[in-house]
Amino acid sequence: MNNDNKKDNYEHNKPAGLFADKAYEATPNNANSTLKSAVTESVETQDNQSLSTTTSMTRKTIASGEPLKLAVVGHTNTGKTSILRTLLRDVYFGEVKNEAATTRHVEQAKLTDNQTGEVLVVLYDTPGLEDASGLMDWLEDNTASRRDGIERLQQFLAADIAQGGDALNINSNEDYSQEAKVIRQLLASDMVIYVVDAREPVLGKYKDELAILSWAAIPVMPVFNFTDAQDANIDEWQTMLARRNLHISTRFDSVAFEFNDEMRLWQNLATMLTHSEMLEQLMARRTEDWAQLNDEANIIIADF
Ligand SMILES: Nc1nc2c(ncn2[C@@H]2O[C@H](COP(=O)(O)OP(=O)(O)OP(=O)(O)O)[C@@H](O)[C@H]2O)c(=O)[nH]1
Ligand SMILES: [Mg+2]
Repeated sequence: MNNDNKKDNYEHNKPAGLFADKAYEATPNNANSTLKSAVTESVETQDNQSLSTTTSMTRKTIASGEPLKLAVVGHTNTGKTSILRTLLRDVYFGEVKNEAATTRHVEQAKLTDNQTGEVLVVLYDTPGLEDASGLMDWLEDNTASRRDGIERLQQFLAADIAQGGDALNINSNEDYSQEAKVIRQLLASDMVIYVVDAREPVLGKYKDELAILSWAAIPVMPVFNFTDAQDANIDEWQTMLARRNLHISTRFDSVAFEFNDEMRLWQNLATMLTHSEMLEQLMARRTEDWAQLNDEANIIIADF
């Protein structure tokens, strides 16, 4: 694919979001102008800033009244789609299987206020990261360490290995198109939930996943799934996360559901935002709904 075709293709498919234009346009001059249109009122840009300064200047959280774009990412088979089903109260969302690479594309779902119809959070389910270590090797070999993380990820997204094996006739072990889908979504999101299978030991591939996520320069919230398991390694994980400056994490078992765990998750996410009104509204509605469900359950039990 030549560069012009690639650019046209990107223009048609580019997602909306705080970093959306940055994910698709790596040319410094254009990036400077497109960044301005991508950012919201809360962003202060200065005309005479260089690209790298502008990039850091535009690292702001969502504006007041804007739905939160929340990507759910993690290693394959950690329960990302299951967590979305629980948060959406929708057992039919996506596909859930006990095997790798079940989700193949980014899928979007909205959490709305059931009284006003307002969209409060847009959730993005993503394919599992399968080979973050291989991708990290590629990034180290092919991108300059002096570039910032977003620029290095953009370079990857523009490379053949991110486009898919069939289209470009590349070796299948150099096909990082699944990882590219995740990274494209990361750069278009405001925040990310990193789902951890708490039964897993802390392996190098997970450290590489976290390093890559940190390059997207959006807040990361680690969420422990499978917390009910006897062999959960939460302490070991928390030590590793703290060494990467991730001091807050949330346990949220998608199967052994606890309402308070969900509220803690929203609360923790809210602490990372300047404008957290949408999450406050979501928590208020969910608390009301939960109380109503409890009342109805009590009436049924009393009748019984
Ligand atoms: N016991 C238990 N099983 C879970 C939990 N969360 C997910 N599972 C199971 O784990 C398997 C994988 O779940 P998925 O939701 O498909 O995982 P995923 O991360 O979306 O997987 P990919 O899309 O392939 O990356 C399924 O068999 C789920 O039923 C949990 O909290 N507890
Ligand atoms: Mg999935």
